[in-house]
This record gives sequence, structure tokens and C-alpha cells, in this order.
Amino acid sequence: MAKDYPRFIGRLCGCKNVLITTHVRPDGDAIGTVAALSLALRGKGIPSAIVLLSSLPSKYRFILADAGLSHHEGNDGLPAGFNVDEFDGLLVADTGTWSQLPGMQPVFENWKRPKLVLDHHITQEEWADFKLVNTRAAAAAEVAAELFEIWGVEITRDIATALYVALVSDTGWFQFSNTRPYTLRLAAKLMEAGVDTDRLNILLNQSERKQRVYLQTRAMHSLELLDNDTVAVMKVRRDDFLETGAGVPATENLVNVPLQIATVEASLLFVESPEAGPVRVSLRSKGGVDCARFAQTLGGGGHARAAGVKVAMPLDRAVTTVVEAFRAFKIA
Ligand SMILES: [Mn+2]
Repeated sequence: MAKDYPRFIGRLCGCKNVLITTHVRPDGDAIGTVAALSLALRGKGIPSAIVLLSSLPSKYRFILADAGLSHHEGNDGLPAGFNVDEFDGLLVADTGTWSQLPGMQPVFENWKRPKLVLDHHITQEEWADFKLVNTRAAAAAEVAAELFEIWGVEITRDIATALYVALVSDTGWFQFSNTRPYTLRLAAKLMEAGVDTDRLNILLNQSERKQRVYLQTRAMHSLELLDNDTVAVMKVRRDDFLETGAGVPATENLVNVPLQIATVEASLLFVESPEAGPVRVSLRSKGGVDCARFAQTLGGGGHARAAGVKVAMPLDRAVTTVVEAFRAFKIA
């Protein structure tokens, strides 16, 4: 692994214009890591462009704005008319699977230029030319930080802020079991580089629109506890989006709420698409069930305690189907 970093750096240094992207519906780790990578490349004199495959959540807008980074944005795919021929390298952060990169496979599968992946997920596919994957890393940002250290990237306040947002996003502000000593040492280094943690807390935890809390309230009303209160199921219906005016990003972290209950071992959140589209299922466990392995049986992926899958069926049938499959998986 250690010797992979110089090789990865070598590939990046061979590029003159890098297209940086991440998974659809980007979270804080995705946005923070992409921003930090783009700034690091800029520091090394390598131009890059950030391309998002769905809209940038408003709460993360400040990361790019503070750093003076622009981005291109698609709607469940590459931006319309986007010319990938301007680039001689593809850098994908925080995912290693085409299913998380809608619209990318047809364009890049046979692309004759380096395709690089920097990730921390267990679920991987073998299409990249070079991958930097550390599944012990709490966030893709940790892999990026290790890369920067070996590359001698100067950790500016903007890079530190982007990496810090990524860390707190994927560790639940250092609460989740993926938090490791390295995570906290890195966080300390980032604070020393000038991260304003109080400002980040206000921007990320105390700056929501009221519509988000209205949507979450509805979702919590839908809570059902199954199997002797060990499995929690919550649903967000299309009407919940329409009637509250909230969007899909408002469902972020909702799946963790039922884990507050002592008896609950696993939480399943079903989110109906506000438009047409599959039901998104988020899975969380306290460690007794491997969410990633279960998600993989249905074509999804993720981590042992946090995973997701998309199911192309009506909401209520999706709930019945996934819950039944989950029970069978637990017994097996
Ligand atoms: Mn991540």
C-alpha cells in the first residue's frame, strides 16, 4: 500500500488537465475530498475541473466557494454537452463502482487515458487503471491526506477545511466506529492548519431550512419496529417531498435516528424518488449485521455498518421485499 502512493502521484503528475468527480448525490466526504484534491493539484501546477453527477448540496457550497473552486454539475449524469476530450486523466474519489457514477461507464469504459480511483469503500470494480483504496480509512479524505503527506502538498486552510468537512461527514463528528487514532491526529493537524471548527458546526449542523425538519418529522412518524424491536424501518414518500418542499438531501442522516433505541440493531430507510426512479434504501447497523454484504446481495454496496442499495419497485413492495431479504440474510 505504502508504495502505491508514489505510483499514484506519478500518474497524476503525468496529467495536464484532470477531470475530478465523485459519486452521485455527493456527501461531505465526496465534496470535501474532491475539493481538496483539486486544490492540491492546483498547488502542484496541474489544472483540474470538478464535475458532479448531481447537484451540489447547498450546505457544502461554502467549501468550493471559500476555495474559489468552480464546478460543473449534471442531473444524474455528466453535464449535458460536457466535453471529456479536454482531459487526459480521470480521478474518481469516494467510490469505485460504475453504479455510483451514472452516465460515466459508456463514456469512460474504453477511454484510453489514466483512470484513477481514490477510495475507502470495500465494494470495488476493476475498471480503473490505478486505485488507491484503504478500507480502514474512515473517509476518502484520509486517503487523500495520506497522499498529500507523501506528495508534500502544503495543507492550506482551504484544503484543511475541505478535509475536515469530509472527516466529520463520514464519522458523524467522530462518533462512528470507523473513527481511528489516525482520524483524530489528522483532525488535530487540520485544526492547526486553521480550520474554524465552530463555524463548520454552525454551517453544517445549524443552518438547515425548516423544510428539512418538517420532512424528518414525517419520516419519524413512519417509524416501525420489527422483529422484537431489533429492526427499524422508516419511509419517505414522494408526497412527503412535495408537501414539505424538502429535497432528497434532507434525508441525510435520517437513517441513524432509530439507532438511538437500545433494542434496535439495524435501521432501514426507504426513500421514494421525488420524480420517477428507484427507491433508495439506506442501511445502518450497530455492528451485528454486515450492511455492505447484505446490500451486495441486492446490487448495492458500502461499509459494514453503513450501506445502500437502489430497488426499482413501488415503495411498499420495496419495503416488503428488502425486509424479507434482510431477515433471510440475518438467519443465513
Ligand atoms: Mn466516504
